[in-house]
Amino acid sequence: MTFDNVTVAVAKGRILEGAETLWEQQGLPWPIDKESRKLWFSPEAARPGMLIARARDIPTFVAMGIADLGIVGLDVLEEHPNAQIIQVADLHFATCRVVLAGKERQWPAGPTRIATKYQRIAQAYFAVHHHPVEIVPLSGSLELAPVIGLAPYIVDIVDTGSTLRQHQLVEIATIMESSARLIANPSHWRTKPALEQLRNRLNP
Ligand code: PRT
Ligand code: MG
Repeated sequence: MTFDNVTVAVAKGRILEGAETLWEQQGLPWPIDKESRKLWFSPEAARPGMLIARARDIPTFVAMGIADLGIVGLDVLEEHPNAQIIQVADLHFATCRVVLAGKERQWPAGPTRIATKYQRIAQAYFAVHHHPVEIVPLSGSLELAPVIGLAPYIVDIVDTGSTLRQHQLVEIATIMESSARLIANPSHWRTKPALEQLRNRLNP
């Protein structure tokens, strides 16, 4: 098996850390040396090439065929849908939940504000529940919103729950569960058998 025509786009941060563990478990040489600030590593026979990018850009690289495969959270795929990619495996790491949280464990009584960086997921969730909301888009530090009075509720990622607890917030409902997904460029998936072989190694 040779990986010298395979490139994987990986989301920086937690997903990249999880990918490193997976590579080690499968005996695939990890291309990135710790000090390096390089964002692209060319493929070699023993290991696929790697491209590191912001999570929401991973589907774009894969859709455009710049990378054959990508690794990104399901939360990102749901928030930034891309019809030109296919999901080929659940990699079962970076598991977390997208939740509705607030100061009390109580569903909003009437129309309310929701601070979130998951505008699409939140909008769809409240539409299903026929509950009118005003979405306040934020790109980070969501836990601050209820504390400083920007919005009484947030829709955010939770793993252990310790960040919510630190801000005296509680979970009200789980909106979706997420984990790292392997995505593929559909035409590359059909024409490059090495992709399925790599998938089978990453998702035994
Ligand atoms: O660019 P951006 O800031 O959006 O992302 P990033 O590059 O900083 O990546 P990173 O490392 O934040 O993780 C991105 C992906 O990891 C998400 O899209 C999820 O699929 C997944 N993931 C899994 C998580 C968490 N667990 C998680 N706990 N992403 C974020 N968190 C945050 C959470 O929002 C909270 O603020 O970590 C904090 C700690 O969580 P607790 O509940 O364990 O305290
Ligand atoms: Mg982050």
